[in-house]
Amino acid sequence: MDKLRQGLRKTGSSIAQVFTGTKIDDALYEELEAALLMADTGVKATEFLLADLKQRVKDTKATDPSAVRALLVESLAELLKPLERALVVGQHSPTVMMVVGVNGAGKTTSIGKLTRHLAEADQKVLLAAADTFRAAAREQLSVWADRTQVQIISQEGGDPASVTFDAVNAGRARGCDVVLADTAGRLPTQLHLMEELKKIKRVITKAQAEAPHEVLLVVDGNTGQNALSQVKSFDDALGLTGLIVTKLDGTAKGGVLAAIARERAIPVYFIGVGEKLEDLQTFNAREFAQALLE
Ligand SMILES: Nc1nc2c(ncn2[C@@H]2O[C@H](COP(=O)(O)OP(=O)(O)O)[C@@H](O)[C@H]2O)c(=O)[nH]1
Ligand SMILES: [Mg+2]
Repeated sequence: MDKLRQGLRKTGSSIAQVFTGTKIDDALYEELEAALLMADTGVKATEFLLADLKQRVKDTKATDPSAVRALLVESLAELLKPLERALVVGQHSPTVMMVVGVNGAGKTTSIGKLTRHLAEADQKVLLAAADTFRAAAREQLSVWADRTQVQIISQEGGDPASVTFDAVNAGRARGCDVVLADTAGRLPTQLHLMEELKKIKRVITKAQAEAPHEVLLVVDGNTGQNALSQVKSFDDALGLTGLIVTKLDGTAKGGVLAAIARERAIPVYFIGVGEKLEDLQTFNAREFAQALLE
């Protein structure tokens, strides 16, 4: 919570500053609009929040700006609420998840953190090193596997789909609860690489009907509106089930979650608030809204 608060301070201070005056007037709303847009809330969510806020101000007959700030917390928390959903495991053996996203978004790091989170809930996890492009990527994942003491399926020079296929079969044979597949970063505009992800997905289904149970997109919260466009593109291509939004420990663009809520409300299972194993939190709409507007 402190890390999130600290991290969102860059976003929050510019918004909170709007409410330091003494009057609720057009100037306040204009400043607020600018601050929300600066925080990458996007035009649609910003318009929605402003209209909703004005209504709340009217309904409550609020007279001072600090009360308006509290009303904005309410409004934002409500907007974000549909994103708040827990990742469910234990209904399939194994639950198969593929993790996708652009380069450097934090996929591999988030898998390490998620592995620890699952291991703490007594889940037996198996990792699949389906980022086969770079040897360093396999090594990075095996470091996380060592740290969290879980098994990993990795092949030198292997094909990403076949590594994943082997991992799902191994997961079943070894009685694992969760198989997590790391994939190589790619841009949604790299069509052949998007096709490769679709192939991985199809191959998972061949190894286990109804799998993958989760297709998780890892997005860097620092990339603002670009994060929203990644959500839309990857969702169109693969049908996402959830998001992990990383790097919220130092961003001026925390408003992007409101944009996601308004334009493509895919659950945010977790947020990343640092580089360490413990820096993964479940997403709580109200806490986030509060931290953002402090
Ligand atoms: N500050 C911060 N850094 C992160 C977070 N998640 C990942 N990173 C860093 O982002 C960089 C890229 O992460 P990596 O997992 O290799 O990205 P990938 O290419 O998507 O697998 C690494 O330096 C990570 O330590 C986070 O939540 N906060
Ligand atoms: Mg990686």
